[in-house]
Amino acid sequence: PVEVFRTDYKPLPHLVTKINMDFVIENGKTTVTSELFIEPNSSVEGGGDLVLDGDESCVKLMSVSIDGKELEKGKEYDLEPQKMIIKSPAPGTVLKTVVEIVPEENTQLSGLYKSGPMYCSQCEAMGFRRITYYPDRPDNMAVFENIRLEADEKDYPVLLSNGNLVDSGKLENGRHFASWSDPFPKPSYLFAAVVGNLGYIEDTYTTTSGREVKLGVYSEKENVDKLHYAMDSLKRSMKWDEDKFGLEYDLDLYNIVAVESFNMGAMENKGLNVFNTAYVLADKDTASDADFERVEGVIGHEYFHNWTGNRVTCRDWFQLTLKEGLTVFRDQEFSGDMNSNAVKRIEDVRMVRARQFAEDAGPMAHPIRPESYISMDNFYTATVYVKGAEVIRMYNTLLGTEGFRKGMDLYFERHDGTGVTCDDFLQAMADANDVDLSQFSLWYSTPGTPTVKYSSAYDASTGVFSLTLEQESKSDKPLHIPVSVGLMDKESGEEVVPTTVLDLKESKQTFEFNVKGDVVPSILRDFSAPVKLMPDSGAVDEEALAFLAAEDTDGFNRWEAGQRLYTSSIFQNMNGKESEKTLQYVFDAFERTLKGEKLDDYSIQAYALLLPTEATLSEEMEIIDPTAIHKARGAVKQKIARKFQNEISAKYEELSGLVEADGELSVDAKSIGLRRLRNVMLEYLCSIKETPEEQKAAAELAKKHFENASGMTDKMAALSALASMEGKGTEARDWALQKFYDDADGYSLVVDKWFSVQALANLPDVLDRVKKLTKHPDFTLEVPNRCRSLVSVFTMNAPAFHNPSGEGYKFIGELLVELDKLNPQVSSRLASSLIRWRRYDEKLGALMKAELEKLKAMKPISEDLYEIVSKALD
Ligand code: HT7
Ligand code: ZN
Repeated sequence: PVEVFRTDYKPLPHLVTKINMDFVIENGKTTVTSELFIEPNSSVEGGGDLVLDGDESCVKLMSVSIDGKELEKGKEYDLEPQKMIIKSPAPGTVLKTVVEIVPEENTQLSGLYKSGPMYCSQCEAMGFRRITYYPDRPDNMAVFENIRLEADEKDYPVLLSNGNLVDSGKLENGRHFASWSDPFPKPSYLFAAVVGNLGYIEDTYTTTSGREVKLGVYSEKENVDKLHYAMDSLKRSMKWDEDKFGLEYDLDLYNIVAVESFNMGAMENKGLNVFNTAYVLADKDTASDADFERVEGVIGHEYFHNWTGNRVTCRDWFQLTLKEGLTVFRDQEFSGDMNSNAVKRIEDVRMVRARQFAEDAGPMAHPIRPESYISMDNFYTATVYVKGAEVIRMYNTLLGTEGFRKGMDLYFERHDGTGVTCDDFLQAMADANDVDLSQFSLWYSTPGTPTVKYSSAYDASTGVFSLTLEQESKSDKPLHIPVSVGLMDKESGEEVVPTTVLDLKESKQTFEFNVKGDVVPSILRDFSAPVKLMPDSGAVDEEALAFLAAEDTDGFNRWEAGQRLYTSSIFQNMNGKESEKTLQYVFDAFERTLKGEKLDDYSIQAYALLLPTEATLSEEMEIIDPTAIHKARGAVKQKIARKFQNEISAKYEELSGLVEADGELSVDAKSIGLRRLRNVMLEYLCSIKETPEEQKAAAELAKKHFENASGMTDKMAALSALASMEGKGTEARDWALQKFYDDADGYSLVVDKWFSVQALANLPDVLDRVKKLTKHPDFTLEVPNRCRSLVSVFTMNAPAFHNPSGEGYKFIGELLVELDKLNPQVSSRLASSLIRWRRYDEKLGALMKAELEKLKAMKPISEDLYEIVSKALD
């Protein structure tokens, strides 16, 4: 395998400026004819050969010609497994290639493949070379002028590609065609084609400047009634981008297609987004609140790419965060504005801590702009996406909303229609605001999670409160870290210094404030930087946390203080050193939150009552002990549940009344919050199940919740409680699982939930159950959603996956052998569950490592999997 380095970038000597394509789709064979219009790249001297990418394992070359004359192999062109080399083409050359591909056999789901009744394409990052020979890199931008699709009309009535429909018609033998033209030059990764027997819904959107855009959302016919939320989300996204960034849509057509077999979430192809069904289809019976929120967020994300990704794209793949970090930031802001900004921020920070911090602390740690890769597909990571979004958020924090907007405007003014780098983005932000961001640029090259240590002192004689911050990171020079701070008066609980952004630019820096009495600092408000904040002394000041959990005027940090208290208590329990005082702080914080003091949002109340996840707790440990974390977290949860059982029950009843009064299920922020809070109550109540009587009571409650569920959110909350029941709860568990499966009636996205809930169950024999489920007739490794719903989800069941027997690792290792043959992108992602072996104790680590070693020795092994496994063993 070849490693590619960021600093090796060289512009292309020749560019394809225009392309015409003809797809003749027949059962078992698709013939692709491409005409490439080639020009010298004026910014490169010397000309030379034209190198086209093409994956020999997928495309079979039938002919290559210029002006109707076949080229001679060895003399006029050469063919390598991954390349075609055209010897010194003259300016203005029109190169014609004919290849055959077999989408029906493409299980990798990259290039053109078959999903159910449709052919569809996925070209990012390097899938276009699996369709035709082409300079398959983002700095070659071409006009896709005439894309002709031809297929059987009865089986494949819908023929879609990017841009505008320019021609269509019937042909002999029941065949038909459509020709599409996209006026915007684009890189090959944004090409798309969909050919199938699809249903759709239509609407229109009129932009501020009066352009009427025809909107279409397509799916398999039986799911058309589940497309409306996606359509509404699309219209909301279009309006939001106009209002927030002054960005309008630029074509007359915007189509979205829902596809069942898809490696990732969705794809922003120009004018023709292709989506994983999980991020488009939603209705009240089958989708949970979280599903609705994800549909809105991902529809927004792909739409926002039209400017941040498509109009201004990446020069090379190392710049991926340029489009992904920025677009995630934009979708986060959109979702926050549509629902609740405070809730969204808590959810996003939970994600950064659980997923991105974990990645940073493992063998695949990389800066948001990686320095090298073997397979680019391995770098669609939490770091590039969500830490990338945190970096964009820091520009926003440092420059303010107006300054950030000025930077965005300049970025588009300078770079529209081109492929650029992260440095270009930073320069636009700096120039628009007349500031120097050179120190800030270190965020692009520094891997790992920085730490910020704090200490403070109050001098009563001068009234000066000083806060000292000290940073540590993998960069040799200090980073520029925005640290948002507010100060709360210790006596009155009033905020005496409102949120202020401190520019931490040195290794150690002291900031002074004049105050009238001693204060408690509320530091890193709104998680103003992706760092780990810790007291310099190493000892958590629980009294200050208890104060902030009660008094902080900043909602985010009030939640944060509660989480830190819970964390202290869980670790004390784990270490057998429980302090009554800490537990009392925890009980106080829980009780106050349960009563709803200082809270007017049900969702925030719910999140403040939830203990940190096992994944988040893991990141607090040098050597992770999954079983101990699970036990200790469970023990603290039990203590809370038992102490407040009556209050929680009363709250559950009160909320049940409110949910009922809410009437017809709606997915607005308030209704979602009500359900979320009630389901947290359910979770606490169902955790009390030690004795047979308790098991019976918990099962009855969960069963009632299941039967009276207002929709999928409640149903899933009840089912996940039931799925972990034993003893007197067994009957209810088995009944509910069967009922849920029967009600799903084969609908894939609900069947996926059925698999997942069982993979996450807290049962001693869960691995055997999961193994048995791999033999279920509905299980397949070929559909990524289904494979992930059982197998990847099982790896998140920490006590089961990390069972000391090593059987969990063995199960995944063996499955990867099969999966890698089918779909390397999915296999390498699944293998990531094994790579952090150095973070576990010697015994677990050795068992994980043994699986990695077996995989590394496997022949053949995909590049994707090889990269992950070999980096883990380095
Ligand atoms: N830009 C899209 C990335 C993507 C992708 C990457 C590799 C392999 C398959 C893929 N499908 C989609 C998704 C996005 O961030 O919008
Ligand atoms: Zn994206």
